[in-house]
Amino acid sequence: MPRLLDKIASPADLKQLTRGELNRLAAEIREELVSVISTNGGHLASNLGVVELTLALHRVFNSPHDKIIWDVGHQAYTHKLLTGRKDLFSSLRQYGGLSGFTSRDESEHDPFGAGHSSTSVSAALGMAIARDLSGDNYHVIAIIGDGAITGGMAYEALNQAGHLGSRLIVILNDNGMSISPTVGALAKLLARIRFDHRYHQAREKSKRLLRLLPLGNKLWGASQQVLSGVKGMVMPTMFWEEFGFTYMGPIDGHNIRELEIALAKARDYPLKPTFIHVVTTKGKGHLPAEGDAVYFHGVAAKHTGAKTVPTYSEIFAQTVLRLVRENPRVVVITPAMPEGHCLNVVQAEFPHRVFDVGIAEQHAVTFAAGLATQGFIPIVAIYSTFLQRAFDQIIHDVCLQDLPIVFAIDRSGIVGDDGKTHQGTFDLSYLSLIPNLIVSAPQDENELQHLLYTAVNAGHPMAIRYPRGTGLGVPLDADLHLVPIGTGEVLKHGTDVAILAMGATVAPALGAAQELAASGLKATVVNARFAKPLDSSLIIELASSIKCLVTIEENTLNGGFGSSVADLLQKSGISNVRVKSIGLPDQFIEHGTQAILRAKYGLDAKGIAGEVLSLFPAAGRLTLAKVNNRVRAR
Ligand SMILES: Cc1ncc(C[n+]2csc(CCOP(=O)(O)OP(=O)(O)O)c2C)c(N)n1
Repeated sequence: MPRLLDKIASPADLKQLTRGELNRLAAEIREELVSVISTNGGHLASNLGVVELTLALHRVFNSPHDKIIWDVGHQAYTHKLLTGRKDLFSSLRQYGGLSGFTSRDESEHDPFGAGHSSTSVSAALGMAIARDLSGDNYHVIAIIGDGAITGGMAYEALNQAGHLGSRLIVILNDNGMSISPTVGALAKLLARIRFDHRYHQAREKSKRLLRLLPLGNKLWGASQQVLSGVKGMVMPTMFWEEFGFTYMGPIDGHNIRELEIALAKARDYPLKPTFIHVVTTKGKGHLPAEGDAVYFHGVAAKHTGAKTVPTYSEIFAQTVLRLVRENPRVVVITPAMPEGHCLNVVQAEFPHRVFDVGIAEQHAVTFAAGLATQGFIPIVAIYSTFLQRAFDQIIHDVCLQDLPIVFAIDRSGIVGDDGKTHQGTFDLSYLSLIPNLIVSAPQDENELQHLLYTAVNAGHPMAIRYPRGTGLGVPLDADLHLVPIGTGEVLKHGTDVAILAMGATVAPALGAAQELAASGLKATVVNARFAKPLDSSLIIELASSIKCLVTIEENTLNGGFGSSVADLLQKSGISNVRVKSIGLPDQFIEHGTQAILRAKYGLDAKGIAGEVLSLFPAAGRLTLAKVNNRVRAR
């Protein structure tokens, strides 16, 4: 039988479908999701959970005239399939293909790009107010998960939305899960609504009432009072009403008819912002994902291959476990990412010293600062891209007071398939400018252990950035030792060029040195290790004997490690040295595998060698001569 999905060119094609056809389409969409995501990787469970909700949204509303805003944007795959991107769907998250998130560049049906959490209500409110100011007449709908609604920005937006009272629809997609089970007082409240037997009774009552009441605007207010009254008696849902929203729910998020009735009522309600509580099952319709929504939240692409070497995150967690065992003052904080940081092992042994604070990076950092004032040593584990959220908290709450906090910054540098919103390519820049902060990066997973130990004992704030993925497979020292702060390490001596490499770029720099040796160039290679404070005496000493310095970092060149080195040389009055900085350009880095992107931006051994060689035209000629000789010899 031909697929119904293949006939859907735009949301308008959905409006003619019968109930039976809609259910068939939902099943076809799930098949497509499972098939593409199991090859390309992506957010499987989150997407399976919103198939019916997406269908209902596109039947009731008129995108792109009406603005549908997905929070985080990781669950918008069905939305992509229905909005003209079906034929490109097999390119999802591939280099040059569709993004794994919503993006204004990709489609007019994505009115707001995302990737980071908890922005949808703010953006939706902005659009609603813009509509009101310009006298337009479209609907604005934000869909936010129970995980994303733990982020502070969501409350800032709800607070203003309730105050302004502009027409706006907020849909809470409540599946009880962030990546791990959602934490927090609100999560407990939602769980109570989902699991209380009275909820099921009330839901049945709501369903009947919703069906009985006509859709007319005038009757809506009265019907709402009835519904709120019923629910207010049995459930703590008045919370949203107190925020100034008209509340509706809980609605079965897998019943398209029920969803459509609720959405149409919200659409036709002219008076206030409305809040629809939709209950969904993460991973719905695919048993493995329903059974383990944590594992299937995000799955890796097939090309990743079998893993034999531990990841940096695993070594991080093992070391943290050791540090927590050894020092009762060490505590660990993660904003909703215990899985990503492999912290489950620490949580299992020390449930009271690991804090999942929800998707709340800003709060995580200031919460850590509070703990530090009382003599605790918090290790705050955050991905590089998400730490951007807490920039002022790092400055104002931590560094200004010189509080001893360890920032464990995972996924720094190029992260790969998640793309522009997730690349960790700014941290060296935004951290190096902050007084009192020590900024470091290990050359391998063994050094990560020692830097963590050093940071816990530093007595000052210290950041350690490390990359996504497996380590180098180096042996791990059994004993941890202090790394002298602000010192680099010369790994290889050469007289023609000194390559100063930061963190994960040390290994390709060593590879490049080998290639350069084949061209007759002798390179010194330094594991720079600290972006702040720099090992200024080592750098100045090298600059006095080697007339060409090359810096390498997987970070933007704007204000990064290279610019700190250039600044040091300039301030030290050293001008007779050639300095070349290799790093990322002044742009957002697209998605693609780490290998593709490192090769593209010249950050692998070959690229580094080529760049260095270009500084030595004579050596370049030498290489060319060698190649020509080889060709002639054949
Ligand atoms: C600021 C920020 N921190 C962390 C993340 C990582 N992250 C992506 S999805 C997600 C969970 C979202 O949960 P929820 O909103 O409930 O959506 P679900 O996947 O359960 O449908 C997290 C923590 C992020 N995208 N943005």
